[in-house]
Amino acid sequence: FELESSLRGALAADEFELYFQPIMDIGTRRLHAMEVLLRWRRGGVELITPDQFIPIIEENGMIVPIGEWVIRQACKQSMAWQSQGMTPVPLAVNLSPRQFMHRGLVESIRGILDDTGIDPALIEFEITETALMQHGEQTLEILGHINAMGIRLSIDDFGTGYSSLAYLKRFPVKKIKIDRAFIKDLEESAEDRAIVAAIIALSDSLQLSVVAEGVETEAQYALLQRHGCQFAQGYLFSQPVPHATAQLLLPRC
Ligand code: G
Ligand code: G
Ligand code: G
Ligand code: MN
Ligand code: NA
Repeated sequence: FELESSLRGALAADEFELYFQPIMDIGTRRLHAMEVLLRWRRGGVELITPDQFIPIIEENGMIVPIGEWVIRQACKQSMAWQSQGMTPVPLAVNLSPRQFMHRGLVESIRGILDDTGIDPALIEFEITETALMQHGEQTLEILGHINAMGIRLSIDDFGTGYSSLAYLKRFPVKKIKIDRAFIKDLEESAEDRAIVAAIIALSDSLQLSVVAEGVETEAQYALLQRHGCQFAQGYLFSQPVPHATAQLLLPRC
């Protein structure tokens, strides 16, 4: 309750910040994209991670304005980096189910693209597999609109839900993010290696890109490379970092 009441004024008090985590190209070991991760600087001091407040704001509906702020801020950050002479990489923003059920989502995204002038190819949305499965037809329609704007979509936490890649192919999705639960024991578990190899193989045949999440060791990286995984994200490369640190990773034009 205490958290909930201080959350109420947090947006107006400008207490939210974006952090960025690199997504690397496995073949070249270069930066491919960055995932945008929200942080709450409560009272301007204490840094609070999303697992402590996202469930609260999803429940009370504040995810809608806060989520819109995240998308707008990510677009503004990308444009600021570009105007400072940096070569932009796509920024991947998480969207929760509650944001999908809000009818104004598509319009608000359109407004943000217009206001900031960002190239839509520089924004991606991550939607969890479970969220997609919950609201089949309505979600399909909304994703169709977003896709038509030129924004790419990826499936987050893949492998934790009950869908199949064949079913996901109905959605205008370009990228699969393998949940870190399958990466954690990759070296020890022949079963996890088989699952990961199968996801990569089927994604290839469906022409979907694959990101392995939670990559923490060189051994995991080497295994993923051997299995033909294209992209990797995890503490091996970097934790999520604030914008001033993230921009040091961007190449200059
Ligand atoms: O780094 P980490 O603790 O930052 O993120 C935890 C989870 O919080 C992520 O898996 C993600 O699903 C969720 N999350 C982080 N930032 C956002 C955001 O801006 N919007 C939404 N909807 N979820 C987010
Ligand atoms: O949206 P998603 O649930 O994928 O959010 C990514 C979450 O995973 C964030 O909380 C981020 O801090 C966390 N994370 C990113 N890389 C690693 C990693 O290598 N190991 C672990 N344990 N967590 C990670
Ligand atoms: O560039 P060099 O090969 O010296 O890289 C040293 C380490 O830094 C390697 O382990 C590599 O994984 C990591 N690394 C290389 N390029 C990048 C990058 O652009 N961003 C981040 N975060 N890590 C990188
Ligand atoms: Mn994510
Ligand atoms: Na994930």
